[in-house]
Amino acid sequence: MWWSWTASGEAPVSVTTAGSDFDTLLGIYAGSAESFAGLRVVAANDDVSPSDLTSQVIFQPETRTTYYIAIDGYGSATGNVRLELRPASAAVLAIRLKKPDLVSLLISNTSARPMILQASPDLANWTPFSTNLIQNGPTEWTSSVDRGQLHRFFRAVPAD
Ligand SMILES: [Ca+2]
Repeated sequence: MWWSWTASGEAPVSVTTAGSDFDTLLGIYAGSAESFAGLRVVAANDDVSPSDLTSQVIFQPETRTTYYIAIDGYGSATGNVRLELRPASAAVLAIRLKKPDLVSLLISNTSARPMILQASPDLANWTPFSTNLIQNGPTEWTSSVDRGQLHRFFRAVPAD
């Protein structure tokens, strides 16, 4: 199933299939809708967590760009879809691959609390990526990608 949505601004948005009654796959695409080959993946997710098989992505749109939202069933699973698109709140991390070996991390802190950015190789052990406090508003970092590293996760957490 496909939906289209045109961004009116650049505020990060959250797209979720929470509440759907089957194992969803979620993909956000942009580009020419005339053919599937003309589309590029903006963001995609299978499972929110090992125990939550619905999907969620957070991405930062470009103004007046149309995005195509695809929902599919994992392994041809079918069911009732619930799709929610809303402004992402609090701290939002948008990650973009700028080059094959460089990612851009854009943090939009919409809360009044300062945040810090942490990185993890395994979602279990977190270390500060930067000790700089992220104040209200957008902040951007870049991080080089170690090709020997399979995964690297980032999160923004309140500093206190
Ligand atoms: Ca899933």
